[in-house]
Amino acid sequence: MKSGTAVIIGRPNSGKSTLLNALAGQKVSIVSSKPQTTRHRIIGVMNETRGQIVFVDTPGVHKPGYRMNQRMLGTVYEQLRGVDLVLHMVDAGIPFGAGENFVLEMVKKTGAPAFLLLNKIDAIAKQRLLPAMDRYGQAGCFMEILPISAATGENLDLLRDRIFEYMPEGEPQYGEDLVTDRTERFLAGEFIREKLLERLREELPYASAVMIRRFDESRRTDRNLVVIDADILVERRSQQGIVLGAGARTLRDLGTEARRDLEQLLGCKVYLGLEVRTARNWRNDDALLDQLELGS
Ligand SMILES: Nc1nc2c(ncn2[C@@H]2O[C@H](COP(=O)(O)OP(=O)(O)OP(=O)(O)O)[C@@H](O)[C@H]2O)c(=O)[nH]1
Ligand SMILES: [Mg+2]
Repeated sequence: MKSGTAVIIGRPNSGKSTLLNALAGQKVSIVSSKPQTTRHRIIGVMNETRGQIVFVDTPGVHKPGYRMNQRMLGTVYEQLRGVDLVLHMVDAGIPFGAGENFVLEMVKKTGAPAFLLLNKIDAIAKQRLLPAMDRYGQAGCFMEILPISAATGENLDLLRDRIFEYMPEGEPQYGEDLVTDRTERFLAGEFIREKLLERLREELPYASAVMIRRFDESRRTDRNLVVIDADILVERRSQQGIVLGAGARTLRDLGTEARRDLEQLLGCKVYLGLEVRTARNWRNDDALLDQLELGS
């Protein structure tokens, strides 16, 4: 039996979380069209007759401006230690540049075998692939360079086969029914944040967070109900109004959408109470970042 860990790293928005969910066969990491969606390390476990692979999704690598972003980058570095395989993911439609080179250097320093995944091939002209494959080939540090589409699933079977080739023999790290090590409480906060990201623009996606205040399961067995109270944090009072929307309609619609997703996630009815709260400069507030389990 094979058993090992593969870490997915790359620039924000390259499709890392989409790939994690595809490989885990279930949504464990939130996805959005906005860069810097993922803020935590999220694992997704894949079990096959060939063995078990633990995939690790990480925050997109970017220049950190706030404490939060420093912690996010810290998380990426931490996950690269002692890993069996690094999956460096890039958006094939974006030309190579300084940001990508920074990730490349990180990959080289790990010393672990690495694959380069050219993602989103469903969205680009095929003739653009060859020059991109050439460019990354020059780096000389990749065992495989694979064009894939995390969204459509193209070439993911091939990717799985290649990954297993590089995994060591061993016993599984987790029980077979575990898909992620994150709690339902944590995932609930993330699912709410995903809805928030879809609706917000400009600085707001980055300036907001979700804090679960209450996750009450006491009526789960007899009434099939979980009660969740969550605060949506923003940095300034003026942002509170934007999240609420006219007549609090934005917040209400967001709550409805999030509740539907949470009911699917938890497999029961959900009462969701959402409030918007200002937490000044929270992205630099270590105590608050600790509460949000944001990095080290
Ligand atoms: N067309 C296309 N879009 C994709 C593909 N994979 C991901 N996307 C889209 O790209 C956007 C970013 O996807 P994510 O999976 O959130 O990217 P990420 O790398 O995890 O981003 P961060 O968490 O911000 O670092 C989303 O809008 C996805 O739907 C793909 O194979 N093809
Ligand atoms: Mg992500």
